[in-house]
Amino acid sequence: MPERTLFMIKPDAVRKKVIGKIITMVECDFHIVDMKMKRFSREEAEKFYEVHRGKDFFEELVEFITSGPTVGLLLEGEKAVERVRELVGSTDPKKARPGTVRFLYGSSIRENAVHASDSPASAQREISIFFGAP
Ligand code: 3AN
Repeated sequence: MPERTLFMIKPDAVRKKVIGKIITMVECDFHIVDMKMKRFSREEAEKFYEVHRGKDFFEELVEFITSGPTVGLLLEGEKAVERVRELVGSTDPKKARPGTVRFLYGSSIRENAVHASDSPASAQREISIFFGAP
């Protein structure tokens, strides 16, 4: 059964002007159900990254994600959550597998080009924060 996930191009990749290249990497394997450019407010960013609240990098993460526009894609496909995470690569671009989005376009653990939901439950929550409740 097809599954949905949130794939998000972060402000560093938007600044690098690689939106098109990144979309091309997912477009061939997944159905793009919805797509939007959005700049997070502080309140939305804190809600989006709620699970990281209290961690030492929380504040810099919120500052970074609100530092410029992001592009969100609602992707659909078989095992989309797991397959998009594979395509994204490790959190640290230096450890990411060659050919993954973070290997190609990430700069650091913080500025790692893209986000992808880590479970179907996170996907549902993140899709409603990004696109609004259906
Ligand atoms: P992933 O996005 O690979 O699932 P998470 O969920 O562990 O990674 O972390 C969420 C986001 O928080 C990462 N994408 C990254 O931007 C940021 N992050 C994680 N660890 C650090 C860290 N040590 N320092 C700065 N930012 C971090």
